[in-house]
Amino acid sequence: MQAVVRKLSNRFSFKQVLGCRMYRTDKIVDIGQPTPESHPQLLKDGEITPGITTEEYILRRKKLLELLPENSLAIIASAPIKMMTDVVPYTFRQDADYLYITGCQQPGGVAVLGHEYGLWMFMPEAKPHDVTWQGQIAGVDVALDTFKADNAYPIRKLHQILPDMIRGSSKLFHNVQTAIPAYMELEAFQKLASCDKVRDLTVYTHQLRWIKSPAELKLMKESASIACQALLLTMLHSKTYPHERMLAAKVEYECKMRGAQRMAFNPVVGGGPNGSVVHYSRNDQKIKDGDLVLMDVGCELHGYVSDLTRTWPPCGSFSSAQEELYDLILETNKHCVELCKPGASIRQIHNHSVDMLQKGLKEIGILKGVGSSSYHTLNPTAIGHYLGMDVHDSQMISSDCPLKPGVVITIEPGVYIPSSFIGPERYRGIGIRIEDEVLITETGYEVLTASIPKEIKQIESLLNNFSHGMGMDCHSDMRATSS
Ligand SMILES: [Mn+2]
Repeated sequence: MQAVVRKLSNRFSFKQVLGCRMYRTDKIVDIGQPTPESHPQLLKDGEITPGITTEEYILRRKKLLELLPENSLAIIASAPIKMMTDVVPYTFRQDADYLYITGCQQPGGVAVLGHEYGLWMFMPEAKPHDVTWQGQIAGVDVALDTFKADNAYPIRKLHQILPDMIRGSSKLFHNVQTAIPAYMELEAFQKLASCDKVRDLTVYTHQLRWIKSPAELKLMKESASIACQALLLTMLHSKTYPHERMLAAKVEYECKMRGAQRMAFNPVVGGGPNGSVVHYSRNDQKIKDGDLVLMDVGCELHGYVSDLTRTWPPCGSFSSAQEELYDLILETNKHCVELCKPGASIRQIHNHSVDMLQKGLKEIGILKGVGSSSYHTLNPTAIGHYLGMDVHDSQMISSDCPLKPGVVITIEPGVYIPSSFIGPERYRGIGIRIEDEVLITETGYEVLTASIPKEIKQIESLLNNFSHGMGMDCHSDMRATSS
């Protein structure tokens, strides 16, 4: 098929035949990742990755060089391929720092930045066998033409070229997460390492990534919107299919149908007491009638992730014990969101949440006193974290750091009462978390996940009215046969 098309296009221009430029596919070069030419549905002209322009990538490198001390060199290797079995790789995910700096989405490369060099990229070389089996990859030409590297070499030249670059520098910074022997075993690297002159580059990259640009915020909002829509549909679906794995499958399907490349993490779908396991991911249980389900989900859109949690009763109504706890978590969530503004810190907001939850749990009769050590058992989590290209983004930035406009954080109060909890029986085995994404703005905050309801009345109304409107009889039959 492909050969026939090529032959035809040599004889007639498709433009002439079809009168439409988009059919002229013969001249589009495959560089191993989407480009405005190959994927006009994903990228606009001038973008290296969807939503992020060449200028923005160049500006990121400029800012990184401004942060790098004089006469130092930064080395960032791409993420490695991880294997699931001896021949089956896990889906590849690029290292966020490497992607942030280069825009390159493939494994096998090393990027080097220095004040006198700009960006030099060492690129993998495509062997005919690899191209046959895995398709095209980006090489030296693509590094220069698309990623706008100042210089590029095949990776096999790294051991000849990099040592001189290192020898000319007094300090090295590298991406510790993706460090590889190819450069770490170089004598020049070892020499600087032995004098304690090698440091983790993330102290600088995380500073840059912490504050999102308008283009990044657009992607963050889209990613959040996709996750909200997907979770809302899953919520509605849960009444008919109250099974953890089905809800996990549903949310993933809905995210990917809306353009997400993958989930940001394995969805947490905890029915009943499984909701009390903070990072529960077995998702293999049926949800009992009357139990809550806690779903913590997020997806990734062109490198930017979302992260939100809702807890609801698939049967359509909260019990009084569930409602008491839910109200406390919801009030804490709303109060903490209100505290989000420039100058506040995650630590301060966390401390407020602990005060509120301890007081509330004491009033309900679950905790004996404020400051009780059992509090930590019932809520071992922090109120939130930074969010961006990684789920726990910019980890080098302390939670004491005053928030600034352009930073995105999560607010996720919760309570996790194990079935074995010694306390009032009616609360045992209840796990609740309500997580929103909050963008810090000049004047305060914007909730990026506001489109998915969290009020009890809204949730109950949605679940009950939806089921009446959908002709549930046939679905009920399916549920009966699968149970
Ligand atoms: Mn989170």
